[in-house]
Parts: sequence; C-alpha cells; structure tokens
Amino acid sequence: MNPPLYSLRMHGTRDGRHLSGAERLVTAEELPRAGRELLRRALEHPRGRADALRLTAEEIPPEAVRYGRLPDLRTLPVADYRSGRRRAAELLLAAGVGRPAAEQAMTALAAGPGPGGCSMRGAMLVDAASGERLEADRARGVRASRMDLTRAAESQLRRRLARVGLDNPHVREALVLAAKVLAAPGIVAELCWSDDPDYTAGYVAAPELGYLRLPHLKPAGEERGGRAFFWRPGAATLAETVDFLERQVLLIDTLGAVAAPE
Ligand code: WAQ
Ligand code: MG
Repeated sequence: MNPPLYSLRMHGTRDGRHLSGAERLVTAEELPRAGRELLRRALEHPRGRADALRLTAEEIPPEAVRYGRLPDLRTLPVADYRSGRRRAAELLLAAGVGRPAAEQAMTALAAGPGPGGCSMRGAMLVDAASGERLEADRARGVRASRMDLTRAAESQLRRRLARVGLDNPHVREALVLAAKVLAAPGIVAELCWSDDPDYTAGYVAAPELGYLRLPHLKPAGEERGGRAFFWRPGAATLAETVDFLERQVLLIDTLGAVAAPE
C-alpha cells in the first residue's frame, strides 16, 4: 500500500507580480525537505527575491491519484530565436493548431501575455482554431497543477537526461508539466518559453509529436515568456479541461525516450 501523498505548492511574488511557482507530490516524510527546497527557490529566483510567498500542502486521497507517462523528448537545432519561432509555428500547425491561433499566441508571448505586458502566473488557454483567448483571468491564466514524478521515475529521468547534458530543473519540470497538459482532454498542443532572462529554450508539445525542444525561442536577457495551451471543443467542455489541468492528480511513473541533441 502506497503512503498518502501531499500536494505541495509554492507561489512567490514581488511587488504584487508573479515571480515563481513550483510544486511537488510527496509523502509526509518528504514534506519538510521539499518545503525547504521550494522556499529557497522563491528566495533565489533569477528575476529577484520574492517579497511574499505562499506554501500550501494538502493531503491527496490515494484513490484520486492517476498515473501517467512523460512525452518523448527531442531537441531541434535552430540558429537563433527567429528561426526557433518559425519552427515552433510550423510544429503547431502540424499538431492541428490553426495558423491564426499559432501566430496570435506567439505574438502574445513575445509581447508579455499578462496585463501590461508582464508574465502570467499560469498559461493562456487558446482556441486552437480561432486563436481566441479563453482563460477567465489574464493575469493568473490556467495553471497545470498537482503533478510530479515518482521518486523512482525521477532518478531514472535524471540519469537519462544527464547522459545528454540536459539534467536541469527547467527541463525536468517542463517535461512533467507537458505530460499533464497533453493528458488533458481537448488539448491539441502546448507552446512554451521561459520568463527567466538567462533561459532561452522552449518547446512545442503535442500528443502525436511529443516534446520538441527549441534551444532558442527568445533572445538572451529577455524576461517576457509564458505558455499557451491550445484547446479544441469536442472531447470535453472548457470547464472539464480546466478542472483536469488544475485539480486532477497525475503522478508520472513511466518515462519517455530522451534523444541526444544534434
Ligand atoms: N501552469 C501553467 N503555466 C505555467 C505554470 C503552470 N504550472 N508554470 C509556469 N507557467 C507559465 C508562466 O506564465 C511562466 O511565466 C511561464 O510559464 C514560464 O515558466 O526543454 O522554465 O518556469 O530546455 O520560466 C522550457 C524549456 C523552460 C525547457 C520553461 O518556464 C527545456 C520554463 P518557466
Ligand atoms: Mg520562470
């Protein structure tokens, strides 16, 4: 019998703006250490130190836990962020996103998708055909939440990523987040690039394509970034998709393939 898990979530802000967020699914025994790590993250963020932060822990009933798999990871070499963005748009079209939706989402991320051109705390939810933004709150967006790796999958993933020089928290966390997003009913694809000024890489993920990394999706020093989740009606209502993303618990116990960058 597995011990019950806690959903542990951190959110840090500075001057009332989103700074960092992170989360884990851990046992009671692991909780103090995981809590300390998340607090440190909020205080040592490259964009500054949080001046307010919240740490929440909630026990999850064992029957609420679903299990899942990471998408396969590949890196597509691109010379600079302009060719990276062109490539990302092509991949989104291949995943079934309409051209206006792909272009509008890319423009919004480049401009800063939150109010006044700042980062959002969560993701834009974008109609995959029209490009219309569907999230109820443009500052918060939609959060993918309540997901993590099992400890066994985590150490296996770290070994697999280390072999190809990719064992860093950005890659690990983005893979887990993309696994949750791709498992959500109605989601066609995800587009992401970081809001951390030193981290220029991003990705397009889709159920059929897996997780496709692009080493350059923005110029170095740029703080604007974010995520777009592309949604198509049919498989679920918008409310069901959002409930899956934000509330359902997904524990990843199976890895995907990890290809070496070319
Ligand atoms: N749910 C929805 N959106 C989120 C979440 C979440 N749980 N966490 C962050 N975001 C949004 C939010 O708008 C952030 O501003 C934005 O994503 C970027 O978050 O393969 O580091 O944590 O080398 O800065 C991708 C490439 C790195 C990794 C992504 O994102 C690789 C990254 P960050
Ligand atoms: Mg960030």
